[in-house]
Amino acid sequence: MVMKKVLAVILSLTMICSLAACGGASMEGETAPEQAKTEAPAADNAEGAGSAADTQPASGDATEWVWPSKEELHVGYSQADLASTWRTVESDDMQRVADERGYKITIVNAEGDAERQISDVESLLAQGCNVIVITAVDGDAIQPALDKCKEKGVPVIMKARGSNGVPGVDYVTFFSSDFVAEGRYAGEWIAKACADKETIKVAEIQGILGGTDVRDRSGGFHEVADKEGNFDFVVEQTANFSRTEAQEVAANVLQSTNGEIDAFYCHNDEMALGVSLACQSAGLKVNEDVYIVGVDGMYETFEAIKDGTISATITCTPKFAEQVFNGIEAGISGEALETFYAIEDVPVDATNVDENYDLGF
Ligand code: GZL
Repeated sequence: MVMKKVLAVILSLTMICSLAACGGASMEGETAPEQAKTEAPAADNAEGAGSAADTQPASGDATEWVWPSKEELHVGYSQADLASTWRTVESDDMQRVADERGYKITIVNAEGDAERQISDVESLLAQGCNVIVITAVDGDAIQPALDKCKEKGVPVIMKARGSNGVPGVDYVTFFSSDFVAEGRYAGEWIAKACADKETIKVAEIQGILGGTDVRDRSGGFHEVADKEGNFDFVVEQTANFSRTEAQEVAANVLQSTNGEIDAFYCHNDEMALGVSLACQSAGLKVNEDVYIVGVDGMYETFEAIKDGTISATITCTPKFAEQVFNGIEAGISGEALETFYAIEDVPVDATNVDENYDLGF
């Protein structure tokens, strides 16, 4: 008999969100936070939290997760790929925190293959992993892996790239930046920088299609574009989060438009750095002829902002394994977890890059 959770008693969490749109909670600190008797924020309070908090288990029963003891904890981490600095730092951070806290962890890499990720998760279960953390290659394609875990009651925590399933039914919770808010920040930055233009010619360089990060970064950006009404999307094309691919795409775009692009919105900094090289090769002056906005907050991007070859970025730290392990420990101790924990993001440009430098990676 699975009790439907109507009112989750949630942890009193150190709210680090500074985003008005953040909505989700955040989990901080070294030890499991004290319990607090406050009402779980309704899904619509988590405005901007992508779809993570929008799909509460309306009618279906919540899954009865079987949490191990801390002593028996064996985390299985299914990583989407290691094709970017972001992903490598993310995996290293998970290993670091597991080692520091004395937990067993097995990390596998799907190398960007959604089908392979399903067999990766099956392999983790076969190795005895009793809590599964997943960074999904594809928010839909991951579902069979979630079903396998659900059958066994093995708790699943989504991390950094989510699932399109139902929180509380298909997975326990989702730790991530608020990608919709990131897209909004990028749109607002470009709208402000191009306030003198009647029409803003925009090239949107997208990440790996199918990920919830890409869907929501685009969604938040288009929300602002629709509101402003003067964004002309000359190009919307994926470059798969790759710097070299983005440089090629941007070179083609600049050639086909005769350099007539006012702003590039890139779904991550690796691509923004590639676009910047293409713009400079085409003789364009960044922040005069064209603006380039990325997402992630890499140190390399902060340096590019300082030397004027990137206009702005929004931080999206890969280093939040502490919060994920705090969530696992809270689950083990019997606390009801929220469906979404937003990691703090900050827009960075030449006006505040020095004060935010330590948020980089
Ligand atoms: C965001 C993460 C994204 C980064 C990219 O949570 O999934 O994937 O922003 C990375 O740099 O490739």
